[in-house]
Amino acid sequence: MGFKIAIVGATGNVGREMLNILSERAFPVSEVVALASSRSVGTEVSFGDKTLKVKNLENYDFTGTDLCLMSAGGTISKKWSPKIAAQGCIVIDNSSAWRYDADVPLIVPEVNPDAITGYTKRNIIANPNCSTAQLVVALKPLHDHAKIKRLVISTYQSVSGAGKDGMDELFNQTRAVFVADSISTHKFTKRIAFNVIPHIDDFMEDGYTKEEWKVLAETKKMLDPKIKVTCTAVRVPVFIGHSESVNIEFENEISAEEARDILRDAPGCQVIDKHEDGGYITPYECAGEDATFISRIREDATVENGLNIWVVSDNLRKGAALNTIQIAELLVNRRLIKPRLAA
Ligand code: 11C
Repeated sequence: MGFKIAIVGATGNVGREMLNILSERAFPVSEVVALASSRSVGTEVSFGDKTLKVKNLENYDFTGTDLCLMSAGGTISKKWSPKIAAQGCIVIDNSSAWRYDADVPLIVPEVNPDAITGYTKRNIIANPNCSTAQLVVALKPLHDHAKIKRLVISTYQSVSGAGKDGMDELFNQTRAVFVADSISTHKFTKRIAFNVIPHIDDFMEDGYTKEEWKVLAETKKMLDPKIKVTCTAVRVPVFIGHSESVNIEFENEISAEEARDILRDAPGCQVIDKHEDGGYITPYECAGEDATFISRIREDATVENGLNIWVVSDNLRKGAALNTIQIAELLVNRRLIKPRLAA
């Protein structure tokens, strides 16, 4: 039994990673179709040992396709996801277009798998923002144990979160510094090489950025609407891997040692927390890995029942492509999807 899968945005960072992960995890496919805008038609992408030629999304008929994995941004998703879903193809979308819609489940399989049944209202499932996905994987087991009251989060987000153009900009600016060339800025608002930028996505009326608001809204939707959340999102000159410093205030008592034990056993989590030089994870080491890594687990003596943790994950994998494939696996494992052509 295999599913016919279309990937929209197959030439992007996340689209390519989706193809890798489908192949790595031997997802049951009968056919994989790579789709993109007319600009990318004919581009070749790899799927296992096969090479796929990218086809035009505009001309593609979704009636025989079981699943569409979308990674082409919010504007394209808003236009195309309802049309694709209306053809009976389930859409798993990576953009922010549908995440806050009450009729669209926002899913991290380790956190709220049961919410997936809500997909039937629109035939669309949303994948969270990369910085939220890794955060809730680490927080869910702690919340279940001691009930989180308030979160103060600072993110250190890699340039791959801004796509291939973001990675190219860090590379080109770094090179320009070394060869004493002039530095040009296109993707980011200020120079990113040897710098950090406290600004990701658009500014909102209250002075927070949309990225900061997403962390708040998505954490509440997936974990618990009662949790108070505040966030500062920062872009750093790292190619892959988002890091987060998270201060957590709990309703009930929890020691650092208890938190360490809980996280060691939690799905999707890996604890690396030795009190010695190098006894923690950095984004460089998490690139290409599936886990959400947790280090620097400490009690915060300035509040009752407080902890500080350091959370790192590959933003292209758990933050995007891996989580999308895990959602597809959840649909299959719970028998919520059947191959249409076999029916
Ligand atoms: C970044 N987190 O690092 C963003 C990228 O809403 O899916 C993902 C944006 C989103 O720039």
